[in-house]
Amino acid sequence: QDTTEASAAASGASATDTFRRSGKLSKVEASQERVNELASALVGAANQIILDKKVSYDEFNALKAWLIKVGEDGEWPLFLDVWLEHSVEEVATEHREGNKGSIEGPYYVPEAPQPADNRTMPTRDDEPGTPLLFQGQVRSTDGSVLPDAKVELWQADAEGFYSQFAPNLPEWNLRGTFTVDEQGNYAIDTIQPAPYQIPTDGACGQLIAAAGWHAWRPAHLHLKVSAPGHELLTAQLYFPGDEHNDDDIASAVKPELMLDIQPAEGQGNQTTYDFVLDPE
Ligand code: MBD
Ligand code: FE
Repeated sequence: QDTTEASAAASGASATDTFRRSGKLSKVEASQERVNELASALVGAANQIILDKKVSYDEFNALKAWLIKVGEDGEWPLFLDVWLEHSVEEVATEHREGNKGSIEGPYYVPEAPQPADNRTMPTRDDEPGTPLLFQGQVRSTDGSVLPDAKVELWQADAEGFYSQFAPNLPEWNLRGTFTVDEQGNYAIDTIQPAPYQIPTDGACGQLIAAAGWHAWRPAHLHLKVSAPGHELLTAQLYFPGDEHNDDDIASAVKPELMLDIQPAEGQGNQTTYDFVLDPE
């Protein structure tokens, strides 16, 4: 893959565009009371930081320039999903008895095609990476299987790039929608993703470098698991031994999301992960 053209601004523009087209905004309802409550708390917290930390005019101007650059680079989706979404996800799923899941992040694209064999993730002919058979069952919290469930899987390739957010990849590379069988089982042939480094040449990367942080997320699979009458589960699954499982820049790793990776009978590895959905 020619990654020489991969840039923060290009992937940021794609993420911004994807968010605008997602339909998420049409669901927003905010009363004046709630806007007042949240906006007052946010502005109040920021003012308190300025007073507590004795923020100077130079620092205030650096912040102003940086916020302008976040917008110019299209990195608001990246910034918000990396540093804040995990708390939103925690609030949204704390009532669940089944899987709580993890954050969606900026790189989900809805309606990925279902492969003809309902099993093989779309890859390039020479797709690099360790083959992975990823399988499991989808059930409801009462233990009944969900034969009408759907599993959407999206992931980075073995170099850490997502199709539609990095150049020179087929549109639906490593993105697919799969249905389960009558027993609620799914089986997907894919490859293991690489750890993901968020773009270092944009505003988020500038912040990371200036603060002495690192830009890495551990390797992960992204999923949306849905079934009629059940809450949509958005999840990520992780690989044991990844050096960033304990210091994910996006704070999105949970112990229950760790895969059990075993050698496959043929090539590569296999893993089994069951999903439990909460009724609506
Ligand atoms: C990713 O791949 C991701 O999953 C998140 C949450 C943020 C940035 C890049
Ligand atoms: Fe990701």
